[in-house]
Amino acid sequence: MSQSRQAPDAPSVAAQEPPLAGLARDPKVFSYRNPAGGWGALKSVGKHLWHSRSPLLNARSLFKLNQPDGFDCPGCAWGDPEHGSSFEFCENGVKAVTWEATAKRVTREFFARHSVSELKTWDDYQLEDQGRLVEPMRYNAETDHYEPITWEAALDLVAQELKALPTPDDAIFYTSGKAANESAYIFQLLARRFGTNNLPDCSNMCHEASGVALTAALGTGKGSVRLEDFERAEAIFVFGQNPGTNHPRMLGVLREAAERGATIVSFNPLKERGLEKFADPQKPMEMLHNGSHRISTFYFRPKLGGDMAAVRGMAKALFERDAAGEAVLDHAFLAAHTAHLEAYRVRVEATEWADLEAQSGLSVREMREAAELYARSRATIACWAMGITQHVHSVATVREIVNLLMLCGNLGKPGAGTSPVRGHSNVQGDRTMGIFEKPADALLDALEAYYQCPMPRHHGVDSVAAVKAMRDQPGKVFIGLAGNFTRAISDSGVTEQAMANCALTAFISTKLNRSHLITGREALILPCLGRSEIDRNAAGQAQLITVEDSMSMVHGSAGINRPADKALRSEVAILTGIAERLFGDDDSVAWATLREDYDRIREHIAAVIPGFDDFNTRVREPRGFWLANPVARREFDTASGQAEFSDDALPAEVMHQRLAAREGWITLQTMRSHDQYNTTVYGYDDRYRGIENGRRVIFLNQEDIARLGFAAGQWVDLIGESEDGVTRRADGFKIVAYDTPAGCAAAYYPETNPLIPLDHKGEQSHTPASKSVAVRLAASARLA
Ligand SMILES: Nc1nc2c(c(=O)[nH]1)N[C@H]1C(S)=C(S)[C@@H](COP(=O)(O)OP(=O)(O)OC[C@H]3O[C@@H](n4cnc5c(=O)[nH]c(N)nc54)[C@H](O)[C@@H]3O)O[C@H]1N2
Ligand SMILES: Nc1nc2c(c(=O)[nH]1)N[C@H]1C(S)=C(S)[C@@H](COP(=O)(O)OP(=O)(O)OC[C@H]3O[C@@H](n4cnc5c(=O)[nH]c(N)nc54)[C@H](O)[C@@H]3O)O[C@H]1N2
Ligand SMILES: [Mo]
Repeated sequence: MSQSRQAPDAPSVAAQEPPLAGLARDPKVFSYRNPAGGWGALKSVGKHLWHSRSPLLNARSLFKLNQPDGFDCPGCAWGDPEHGSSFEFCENGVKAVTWEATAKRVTREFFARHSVSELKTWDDYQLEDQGRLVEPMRYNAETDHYEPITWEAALDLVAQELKALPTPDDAIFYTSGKAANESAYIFQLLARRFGTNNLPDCSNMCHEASGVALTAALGTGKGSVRLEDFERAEAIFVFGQNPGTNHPRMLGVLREAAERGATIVSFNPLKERGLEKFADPQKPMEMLHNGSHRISTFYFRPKLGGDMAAVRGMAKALFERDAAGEAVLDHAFLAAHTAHLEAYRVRVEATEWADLEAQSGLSVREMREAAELYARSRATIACWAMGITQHVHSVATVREIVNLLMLCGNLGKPGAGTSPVRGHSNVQGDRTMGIFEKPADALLDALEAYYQCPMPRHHGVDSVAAVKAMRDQPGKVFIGLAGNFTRAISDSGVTEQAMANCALTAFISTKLNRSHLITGREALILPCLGRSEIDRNAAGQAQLITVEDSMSMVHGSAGINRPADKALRSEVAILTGIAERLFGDDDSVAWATLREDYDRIREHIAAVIPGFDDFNTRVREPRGFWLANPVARREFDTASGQAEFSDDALPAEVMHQRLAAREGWITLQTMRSHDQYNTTVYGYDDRYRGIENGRRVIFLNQEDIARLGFAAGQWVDLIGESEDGVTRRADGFKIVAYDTPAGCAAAYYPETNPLIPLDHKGEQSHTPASKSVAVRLAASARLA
């Protein structure tokens, strides 16, 4: 056992965490009255181009973004139109590109100047803002500095540490959704060839609940709609998502839908600017007149974790109307394509309106109104994101959304279906490539048949289980393909101690982040090419990579910029380099040949992964190809062969109900500001929410501020639950009075991750429940 558990009164594990620099800022609050997008977005683009110190290079990069001959935007996973050119303006896509194509570099001199202990006091913004990593570095515990190491020695060290492990299951292979299909395929092959399914990924912290719920209900874990369905939908419901910041290109689609008269309905405790009003920076006339379009025709504001109850309330209203003889349900669809409707109806009828109101925070009238909007539409899409998937009862909530869609036949017809809007640009593709700790036998069979070697059958660890394993059994090897695992996952204090227990931590990264600073006995930074850069093989030929978006479109991506440094290697080169050292030259996988020509990797993918026949030809078509989704044909690969209703009971109480009785406690959601990409912080502003020059703020309902005995503008420390003996706190947050439902607070992630116990996670999904965290506030020693 490691020393991760502490007595409640011991010094807090998180006390070491708050980055001093971020703490010193004094955030300002202002009132943002303009629509989302618009001039503010253009101004911000200019600022970020300039800050990258290579504005011209970056301006050129932007014109190749999401073009058939360019590279895939490293921002979100929203789809591209299949036809025509699509230079889609997206402020946050610009930030993602310029952040990668910066002229700044993190050199060996930088690491000589700054010890790791010193860098640990820097905040996330400062670390990444140093620029691109350029050469492999190894941590020297004696000097407390990272020092240069050759690629050969670095890869030797990884292989040596892996070979020294007692069992293959002592290795953990983490993937962030930035990784392209080719790297992801090689990574899972490396892990499995090594003998483990320990392939946790960022999906475990993200849309896992969607995958679990959709697979159980419909037989496939992916969304069923394509981009053109948004052109035909009569209603679009957006649950728990902030597209204005996180999927800005989706706003254009919503706005077009609104213009042609579709009903747009949002469910969000916060009034997100992007969902209310949007001015398109690509429509100059509109901007000149400062016009903007209302996006959400209707806006419901449930309490945190209240969506399952809200949707059930809608279903209850529909069943009541059906019982009264109104033609609101699609009985033909229900009879032909669904199973277990009666059990569901019984469950819904047994759920009391009073309980639905108490849990959802919506009134019966509002739930009936939402049901009416839904019933009126003949084709409805339901979109959702983290506001739905990061709760304890997220799987049940997603299933309830699917239940609702089924009631009116909104599956497998134009303009209707499920749309879990994914996060990372290739997170969906990574799963398709086999990045999954619980692989299906079919995948393992296919791998065994193709490579003629055995694959491990027992399941591996997901992200939370990986932390527990490292906490409880020191000496593991952790390899991160992209991402910032240590910072992204919950319970930062516990996680940092778990990572420090490792024999080796090695990260394949483009930018410096906190994961690099929490070192195992050995630690390596392995810097790689980014997506915007040209990836050449030994013969000088540029390689193509591929990605899959949220609508299951697979397409190519080719970098156009010169690599940030000639020492950088591609992800595939680094991974195959490790594999060669582990398995030798005459391995059944010819690793070196794969590195030399990614077409060969795609040949392997075509042979092993269903749906990729003729991959190399099809991916070269301008917009790629669609991985057909059987749900779109009303085919359901479930036990019954039908779309299955679930009849889960409502949770007895969700967090806001539990905390109502605990004096001084409040439910906190941890979310993204407009100036961040997950743990990558581009700046200290959150324009649409009216915050400037700081991230350590807590948004609270005015009445809660008074009830808790504080005042707006006051500094507080946030204290989390400690029933398991771990003290959890994050210090120094400024109170901002905000329009959020009573009992529901909000603050930015990752600064709030120290507050979330590892075990506070989704049932079945094991996703940290980062949208319903119990916290209490204490006056802070930090004075204004
Ligand atoms: N610019 C930018 N783009 C991104 C990212 C980024 O960080 N920056 N991250 C990418 C990734 S990996 C992901 S997963 C996505 C994330 O995209 P989002 O899911 O939009 O991300 P969050 O900021 O976590 O926003 C959660 C939203 O849900 C609402 N919410 C919280 N709890 C509840 C609830 O209980 N019920 C309801 N109805 N709403 C709730 C919040 O008020 C907020 O509007 O974006 C992707 N795109
Ligand atoms: N409290 C709380 N925690 C959360 C969430 C939340 O809403 N609240 N959201 C969760 C979600 S949805 C997600 S997806 C995770 C995100 O978790 P991750 O995906 O692990 O984190 P990122 O912040 O996206 O990773 C950023 C790092 O990726 C590296 N990188 C960037 N581009 C590339 C590339 O092209 N190649 C390589 N090799 N490296 C690259 C850079 O070094 C950068 O520092 O966080 C989760 N954590
Ligand atoms: Mo995500």
